Amino acid sequence: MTPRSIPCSPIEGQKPGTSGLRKKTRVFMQPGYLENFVQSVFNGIGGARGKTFVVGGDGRFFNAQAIQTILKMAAANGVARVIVGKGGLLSTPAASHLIRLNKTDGGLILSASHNPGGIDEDFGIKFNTPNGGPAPEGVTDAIYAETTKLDCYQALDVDDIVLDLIGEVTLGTMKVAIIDPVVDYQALMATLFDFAKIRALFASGFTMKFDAMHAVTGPYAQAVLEGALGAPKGTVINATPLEDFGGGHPDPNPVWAKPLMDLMMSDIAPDFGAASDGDGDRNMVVGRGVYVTPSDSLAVLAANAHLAPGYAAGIAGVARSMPTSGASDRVAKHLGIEAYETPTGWKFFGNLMDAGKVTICGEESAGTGSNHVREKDGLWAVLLWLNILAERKQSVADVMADHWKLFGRDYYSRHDYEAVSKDAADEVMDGIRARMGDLVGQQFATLTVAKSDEFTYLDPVDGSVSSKQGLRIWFEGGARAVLRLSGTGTEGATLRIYLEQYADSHEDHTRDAQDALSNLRDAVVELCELDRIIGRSEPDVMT
Ligand code: VG1
Ligand code: CO
Repeated sequence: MTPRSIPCSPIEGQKPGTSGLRKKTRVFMQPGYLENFVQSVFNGIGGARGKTFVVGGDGRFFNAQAIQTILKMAAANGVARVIVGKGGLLSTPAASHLIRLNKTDGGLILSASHNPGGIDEDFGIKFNTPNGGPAPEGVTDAIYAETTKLDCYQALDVDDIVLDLIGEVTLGTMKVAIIDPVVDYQALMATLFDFAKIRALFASGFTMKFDAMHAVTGPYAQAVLEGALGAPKGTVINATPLEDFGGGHPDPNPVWAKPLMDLMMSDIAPDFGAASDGDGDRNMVVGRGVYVTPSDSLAVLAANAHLAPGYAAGIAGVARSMPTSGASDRVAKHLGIEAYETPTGWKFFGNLMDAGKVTICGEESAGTGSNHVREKDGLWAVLLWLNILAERKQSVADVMADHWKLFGRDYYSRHDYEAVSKDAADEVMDGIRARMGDLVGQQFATLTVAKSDEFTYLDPVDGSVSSKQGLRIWFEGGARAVLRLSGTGTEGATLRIYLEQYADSHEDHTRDAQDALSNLRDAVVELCELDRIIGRSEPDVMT
């Protein structure tokens, strides 16, 4: 059981993206690949000796095997204690909570989130810091620097441990605590929401379907919704986490959660529908006959959070990622609190929450969360919605109609062009950059450019600067388009085009979103020369 130092060569291309390192599973399974990254994390944070970490993942293919490797490496690196979810399972928000609750030195979370799982699909790993949040750029830069110069890693030559039994075991001198993944998280939720009121709502006949998409939230949603809150059995569907998510795409949006969407738009729709992603940090919310965009959901949650006990004193501020619609800004203004705009990726919210500047954060990509943890939290958003519905005694459709009547509506959609060649994607972006200065006043389709820039973020807490965070084009009449390249994909490039058009409180709020955005879409397709550069103008996915 003596720790071994195993010689290795540095590995190229392990630069963490929007949310950690994501690659094809087979890439991660290459000998030494995962090891190179994990040892680089330990080195990059100044060594692991005597420290405590949380380790867990979303249960996808290779999850359990990767955890065994990490545990043996942690033991050999002198880690004192590791907290692991039973079976290797931890949702991302639950891992964030455990990191904070146990005052640990951080955690390793294994997930490729909303990307499919399996030997030919995707895998991922990220390091979260002691505040529970994804490592900020300074830390990921230090980790990345290690990956490019590593010449050996430490591992203990021992048998795998059994991850399926709750209790404490030792690996060399390291303690491994195997815990129930749900208990602490559920206790936290009970402090934030009025469980008695939500229980009464279900008891009164309120109906719901929660689609766990065969991913990690199944056990969490069953324990909380069907257990603590008394929702009927069967409220949670696709509740068993599977290594390949049942062959699906565990991405809670109208495209990948289509069966739930179809149900919600039918005449047998329950009162409320929701879904979560692979690692449980995203959410989709849909009422009978009405889909709530994530940008609108953030605004509604911010406007109504005070109805839940955990936020009864009001919220300090709201933050949204730049491509997210401006709906939450108007709520912040109405409440007299600060609104922040950050680059895409949850890691940028951490400083704002730690400094007490914001309570609620969100992204257009179906992520909402609060300062209860430092990750977005799918089930949390669903519970806050339930708490609000229980207090307002209204349908989702009526809540939305009231909200738009007061604040106006941001018609919003994201169009993704997937598996575009890296060169073509760069050509689209560079083409706009090159013309940036001349765009103002030019007409594309029926719209004229009013303003354009490339988003640079100055972190108001630590003063760090993040540049090239998305191209922004505003048109006369108030429409906005944002273009950026995905930082979570594993194949070619994904070009994301975010479209937004505000309709004020007196305008029509009942239009179809794609219809309301069609002029903007035509203008952007023409401006970007999509047909010429990537050979098509139809996106693969519209959310
Ligand atoms: C996407 C989303 C972003 C989100 C990130 C991680 O990034 O756009 O809003 O934070 O995924 O989500 P990108 O770079 O592909 O656009 V997930 O649920 O990891 O953790
Ligand atoms: Co996720």
